[in-house]
Amino acid sequence: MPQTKSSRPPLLTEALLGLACAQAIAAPLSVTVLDANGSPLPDAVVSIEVAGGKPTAAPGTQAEMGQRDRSFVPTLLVVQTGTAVSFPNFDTIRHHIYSFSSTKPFEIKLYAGTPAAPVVFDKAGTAILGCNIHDRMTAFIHVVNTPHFAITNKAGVATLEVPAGDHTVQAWHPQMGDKQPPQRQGFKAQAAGGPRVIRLGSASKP
Ligand SMILES: [Cu+2]
Repeated sequence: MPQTKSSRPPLLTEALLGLACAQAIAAPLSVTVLDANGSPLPDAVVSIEVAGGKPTAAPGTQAEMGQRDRSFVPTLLVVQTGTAVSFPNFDTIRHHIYSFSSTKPFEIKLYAGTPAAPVVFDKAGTAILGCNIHDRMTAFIHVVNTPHFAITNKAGVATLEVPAGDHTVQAWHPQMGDKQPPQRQGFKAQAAGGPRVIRLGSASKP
């Protein structure tokens, strides 16, 4: 799996902010993530920290990372900091899952069904998951300090709704692994004003 770093090209992210609305409420934001060659990048996580937003999820926020047919489902899960993630095993065989990532080291030893206690992801970052029994099983849990996030589609586009204001957009891709933080850039989401382009990526240019 794409856990390696160094030689990977940096991501370039470009956000097109359009569809201005008349009132200072939610503005649809379309973000296109491009790789270093300018090609659209599917399966990238785009998250937006809005001005004055709460970084931590409301108590009781839950998500699920299942195991089915000896695979994690989904292979990429995005959650807000503070989310409790459960790990139900839908297979008839047992799994033994773990993460060594500093964002959330944990282990759930050989089990069937749903483990009693979910794992709370209390720090932003990325956890790479594995299974001790099935080497090929791997997945990512990407944790962000905002409820505003989306994964890019085949065209490399993610669509989010955010209120007008000064925000920070972040982009991360599984190729960046669990050591590299998302690329970030501030931008102003305006209630009106037409299309707008935001470009990220200078931080890690070779
Ligand atoms: Cu397994």
